Amino acid sequence: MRIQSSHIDQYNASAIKVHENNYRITKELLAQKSIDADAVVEKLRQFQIAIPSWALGAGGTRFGRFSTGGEPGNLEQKLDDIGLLHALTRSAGAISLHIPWDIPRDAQAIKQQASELDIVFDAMNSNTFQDQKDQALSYKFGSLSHINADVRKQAVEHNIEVISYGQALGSKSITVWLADGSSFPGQLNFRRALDNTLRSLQEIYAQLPADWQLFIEYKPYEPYFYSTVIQDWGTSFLLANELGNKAYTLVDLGHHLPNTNIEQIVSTLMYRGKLGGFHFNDSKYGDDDLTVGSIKPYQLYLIFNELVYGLENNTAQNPAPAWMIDASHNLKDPLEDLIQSLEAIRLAYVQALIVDRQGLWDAQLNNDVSVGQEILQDAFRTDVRPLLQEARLRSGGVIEPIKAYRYLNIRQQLIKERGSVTVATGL
Ligand SMILES: [Mn+2]
Repeated sequence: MRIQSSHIDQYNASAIKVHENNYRITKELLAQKSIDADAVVEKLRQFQIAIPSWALGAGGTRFGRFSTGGEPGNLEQKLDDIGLLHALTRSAGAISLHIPWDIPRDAQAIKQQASELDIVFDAMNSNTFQDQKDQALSYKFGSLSHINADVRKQAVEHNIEVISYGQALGSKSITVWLADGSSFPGQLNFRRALDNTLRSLQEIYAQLPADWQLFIEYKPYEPYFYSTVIQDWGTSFLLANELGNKAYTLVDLGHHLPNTNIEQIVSTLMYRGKLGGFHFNDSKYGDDDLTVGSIKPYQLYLIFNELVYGLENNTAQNPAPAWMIDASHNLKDPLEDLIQSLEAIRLAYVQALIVDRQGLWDAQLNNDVSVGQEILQDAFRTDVRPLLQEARLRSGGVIEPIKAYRYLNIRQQLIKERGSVTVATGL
């Protein structure tokens, strides 16, 4: 199914009056704080977030998987789904592919389809965390860190192959996430595993095209429960520094131990120009992959506060980070869940844009703790939703995406087209 502009106009006609009034009030409110609402809206219109190809079906847990029906069964249908999201929200103009789940059989045709949907190819993702059919050597005991050089070679070659798939599509980056680690003390020699990982990454990096970036993702535990080879931002940062100026750290919100100060990690990485990308999700206990902003919206806002500050004071020339949602959908319709995540990310971004930076700096100069907190919370407590609606409207999207999604019966249409028992590839 494709959304026509007449569908969008039809829905917006029913919501425009209320929206115009809300936007006018918000604009006046911000003007009192010397903030130009229209300028914020224009910045927001430029802000695009990539959707990973694996987030469009029901993810499931190790206990069960409950399909929503109408799930995309191949790469073309996944692109179509992101096309739907982008048509409604005008903020999901990029896809992040996973190899081998989404090997493009005909790169030209896939590129053509993406361009019709106004979608570009964000970071490619390699997979050495599971064994594929016909794979010669197993990753059960690691991949880039493996004790056996042949396994490492196989994993290195896979990553190089992923880069070449990405080149054919116009992607400019690869994200490496390793499941490598151990579940029991004594299983692994830490130093040996890290050294093997660095050497393997160096072999991949040597094949990285000049205009590409390599992102190193970290995670403290899972699937192994005693140690992970790239366990934290410090280890990722160390590896990125060893590799060179095309290598960066990637922060996944769910890949931290409870109560980690993620905003401070963001600040430190940007201070050194090494923040390459961001994976958004939310969690209560671990790597829960819940809807962005559903559990800890204030933390998300504080992270964006550092991102915006870092980009406005970019002394280390940190490149624009790659933004991606990395979530799993077990209960909700994946497309509705992604719409909610897009909304939460963009809300946090706008709230960070309207922070009184000079006031905050003055409060910090005077060690005025109360005023510092007041300034941060004032932006967080400002209802900026009308700005998001206005940005969508100006970009040709819908004022209220979830309501429009239901109004247009999109899931029912997809079930009609694809059936109710489809399973998205790779899940
Ligand atoms: Mn991730």
